[in-house]
Amino acid sequence: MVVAGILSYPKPSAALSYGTAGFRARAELLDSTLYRMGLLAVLRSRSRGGLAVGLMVTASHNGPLDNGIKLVDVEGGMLATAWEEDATRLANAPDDQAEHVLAAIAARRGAAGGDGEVAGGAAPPRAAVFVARDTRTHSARLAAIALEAVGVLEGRGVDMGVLTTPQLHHIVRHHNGPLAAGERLPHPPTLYTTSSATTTDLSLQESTSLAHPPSTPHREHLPRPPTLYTTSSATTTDLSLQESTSLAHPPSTPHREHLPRPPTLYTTSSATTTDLSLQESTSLAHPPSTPHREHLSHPPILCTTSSATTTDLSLQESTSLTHPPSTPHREHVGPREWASEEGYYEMLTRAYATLVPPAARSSDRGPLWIDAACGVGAPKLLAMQEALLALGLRVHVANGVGDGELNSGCGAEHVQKARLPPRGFEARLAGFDRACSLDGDADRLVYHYWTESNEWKLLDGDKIAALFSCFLMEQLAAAKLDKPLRVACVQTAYANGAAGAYIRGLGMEVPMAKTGVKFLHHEALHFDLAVYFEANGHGTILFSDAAVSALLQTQADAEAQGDAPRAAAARCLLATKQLINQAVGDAISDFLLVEAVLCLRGWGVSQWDALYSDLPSRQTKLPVAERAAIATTADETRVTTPPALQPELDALMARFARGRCFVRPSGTEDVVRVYAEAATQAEADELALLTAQATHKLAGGVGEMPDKA
Ligand code: G16
Repeated sequence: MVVAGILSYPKPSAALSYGTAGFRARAELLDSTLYRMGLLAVLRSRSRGGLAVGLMVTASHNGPLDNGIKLVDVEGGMLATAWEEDATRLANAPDDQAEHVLAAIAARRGAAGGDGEVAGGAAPPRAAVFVARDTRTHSARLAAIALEAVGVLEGRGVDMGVLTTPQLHHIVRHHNGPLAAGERLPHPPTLYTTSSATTTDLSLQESTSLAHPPSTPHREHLPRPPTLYTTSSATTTDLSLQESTSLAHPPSTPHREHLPRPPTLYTTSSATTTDLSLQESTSLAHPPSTPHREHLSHPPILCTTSSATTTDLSLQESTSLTHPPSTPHREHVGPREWASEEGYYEMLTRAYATLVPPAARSSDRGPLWIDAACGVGAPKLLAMQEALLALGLRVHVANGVGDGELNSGCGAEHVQKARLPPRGFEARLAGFDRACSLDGDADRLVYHYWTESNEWKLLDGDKIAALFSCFLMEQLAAAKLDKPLRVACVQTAYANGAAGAYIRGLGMEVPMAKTGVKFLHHEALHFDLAVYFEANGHGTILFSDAAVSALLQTQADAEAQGDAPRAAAARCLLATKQLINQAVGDAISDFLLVEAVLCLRGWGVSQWDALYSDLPSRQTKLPVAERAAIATTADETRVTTPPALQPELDALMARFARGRCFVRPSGTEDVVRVYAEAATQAEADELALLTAQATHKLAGGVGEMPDKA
């Protein structure tokens, strides 16, 4: 079966690599990669005891003819680096060797099937792969190929339908729950028997059962069907069963355990799916008329552990938490009910409601104009629109699906790289004082606005990082934690020099990372609390377990002492943690935090912009014969190959006041990227042009020598 599948999707001659953010190529080249990555995703899930992994079909900021794959690891973050090499090797293996490569990976990673073969028998544990896609015309077909491959290895393929990339990360993170981070857990962490109940749903396990893992975690001890599980105080259902009542055409036997094996392919009118409960169509076709409004003013969901009552991951109402959890990371993922698209909206709107209480909501605040890049962000924003309105946040969604070409003349990549307003916002629009742009899969965000004097201004990822940084530092000062946290803002070589200087001035460390959010995320994990942002608008804020525990303790202490401002600051930071995506950069959660901070400060966008003045800069890209011919230092600020190039760039920089330039091969497009900054815009443009020309000359530029920046 595996061989037949591999042969039915022959590999193209082009080399493919797991680059800055997964695979990217012309869509017609990707059938074999989708199939093989479906297989690999099964191995990854098996290697982590059957925890779910995600496979997102998207090419994010690329044009509409491209597509790609982003793999989501079990913690909800990006695929572990070690597996990227396996992914590249498998994607490029000749057709007649791919099964052998797959088997070698399975053996090395402890992910073989039941009889030791890749596809052998009922492999314990059964893999789970959640497959989602963006709105590109070819994405549904490619997603079906990945699901087919998952089924061939007897994994549980779940068609999540159309989602933003960060939504898929969120769902994987919350589905797997704290167990994904629990390296102390026995592997494979399949099925445990607790004193009170038998359960397969690992994310529902309580700390007591984890502290005392059963000696015989055998699957065959389970009663069937194990659909409803009980924890000490609540009855919960399996994720895959949660939404079945809302289905237009629910499967006749919706219970996962009743499905025939090998699993799970159902055909709907428009797509091949597995677990219908996770389809997005109901929420898209019928966005909730009053989505979650009734919950918004309520206290957050209460989760119980065996030893203490705690709030959900926001922990914002943690007055009841007198005993912070001793193993706090378990508490920080949030309830499993949030492991769905609806749960995502609920988590965000609740966090926003806590962060911006009614008294802080101003009725005369104008609406936010949102450019959705003609991509998946548009329907998802529309699904939230009414709930946001109930919270005093008016949004107007423009450049939706079908309104024009994806990422073309609109979207975060266009706006930030070309330094131009998006289609529809070329002039000041009556009633809109601020706007933002998402990219094609809604993981990037930049803001922009027209000044009173009709000047268009961009607030890129650096400006967002600066806003978040000053907000965090202000709240931390008010919270007066017993022990200071180590706080940082991670940037890349693209960060504007003025941004780094401003953030350092706040008292934060500013470490540098290589381009690619996976590298920034990794660096951010070294700190208690870390903002990370790329200038292109890709980023988030990470709160460590230590930070959340300290904030919980502070809130409890301050409330006991009647210190309302201190308690409020701790609560505010905990709500921030709930609002800002802990798995990956997320344009929707990022814009909600921007709006919350502006609202709390009573600021307009121009006051935010005035935090510091950007050093003028210019970015361009250059086609070369072989982009791999250019190598750089780890921080990408200097070229190491070809050796003659860096001395030339050094000489160019020396000619300009505050001049800085660098080039690096893109990991998502077949180009070399060029960056320059200098004291004036004209000089930055000139330096960018000279840099591109030097690169063209010394690194195999293709076509005409560039003649303008
Ligand atoms: C991806 C990565 C980003 C990166 C960008 C450009 O963004 O997730 O971290 O900055 O590509 O990378 P490169 O300069 O190597 O082409 P996205 O939004 O396309 O997924």
